[in-house]
Amino acid sequence: MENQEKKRILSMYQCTGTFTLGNYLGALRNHIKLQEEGYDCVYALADLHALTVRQVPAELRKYTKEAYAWLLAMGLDLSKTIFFIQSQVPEHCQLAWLLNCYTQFGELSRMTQFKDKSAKHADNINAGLFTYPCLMAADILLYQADYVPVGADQKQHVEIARDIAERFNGIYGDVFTVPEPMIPKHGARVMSLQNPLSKMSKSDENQNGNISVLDDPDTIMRKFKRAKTDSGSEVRFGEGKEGVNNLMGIYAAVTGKSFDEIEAEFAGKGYGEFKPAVAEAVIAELRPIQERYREIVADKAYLEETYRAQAPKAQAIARRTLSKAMKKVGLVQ
Ligand code: ATP
Ligand code: LTN
Repeated sequence: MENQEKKRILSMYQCTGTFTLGNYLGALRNHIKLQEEGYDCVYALADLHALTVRQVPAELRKYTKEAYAWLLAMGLDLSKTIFFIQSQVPEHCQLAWLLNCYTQFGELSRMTQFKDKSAKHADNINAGLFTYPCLMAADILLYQADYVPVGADQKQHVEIARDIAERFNGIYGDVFTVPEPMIPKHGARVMSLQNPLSKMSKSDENQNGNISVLDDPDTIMRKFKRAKTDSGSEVRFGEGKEGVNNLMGIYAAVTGKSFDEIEAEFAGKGYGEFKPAVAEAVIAELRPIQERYREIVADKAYLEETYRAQAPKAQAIARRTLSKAMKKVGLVQ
């Protein structure tokens, strides 16, 4: 295992659509803060994982560049953090193959995401969808990551990466750092504005339920004004008020106010005033990032130069781990 002074964090994002306010508040914003908290961060866009579901090629390319520009616009600092595109570092596929041979059919069959996605895409239950966790384990283990910040939905995948690492280390000695999931304790799970019982998701068919980080102010205002709430009118956190709870969660995450403060601010005012206030806060939060984003995507040469320059930095780390693993299993170097 590598001797690192700082703890290493690794996370990746699928670029199957434009990021939502859920991705932003629940993951991206927190992950970017970690670079200021003394961690050595490695982030990437998981474009190879995206292929497990059929993609329109031009769209996948567009979403990948868009997502790359969005994280830069958010303030990801390339002097502190490595940020690359997964398919530009071929070691991911190479280690994934090795790990495939140390992972059991039975354990992959038990993965919740595999079961969910097979049900959703019954006409395309491909081998990649099945071995998705091995590629994800390779993503993590190549960088000897200590922590993997993800939403609760990805915990099982980090656990299988741990199992694979422990199994491999058990046979060959310490090759991989055994990673820990880093799951946000409270909140930051943003729900759909149209169905507050299901999470806000890029792949939601009802686009009125999801705020894209690139939505313009009028669209954001319209979506919040139409957000589903209950038949009451009081801005108060409570059971059976999932719609209002979700709006309060968003307002709290964006303004930093507590629920008590929000209830006091809107006492006697009703949803009619609350919804536009939430929209305004979200618009104000996203506006400066959207402005920087527009400058970055307009400069195609800069964007391309930037992501191309990042891949070798990731590769230098990945290659060391891969070569160690290849040697251990008996491949001629
Ligand atoms: P899809 O719609 O394709 O399922 P997704 O929007 O769930 O995708 P991912 O790219 O799989 O997004 O996830 C990126 C990160 O954002 C993950 O760490 C995930 O847990 C987090 N995340 C996704 N949606 C939400 C949400 N609504 N609230 C909080 N965090 C979220
Ligand atoms: N499966 C994750 C994306 C992902 C990832 C990773 C996250 C791919 N490789 C490595 C953390 C570490 C998702 O769907 N959000």
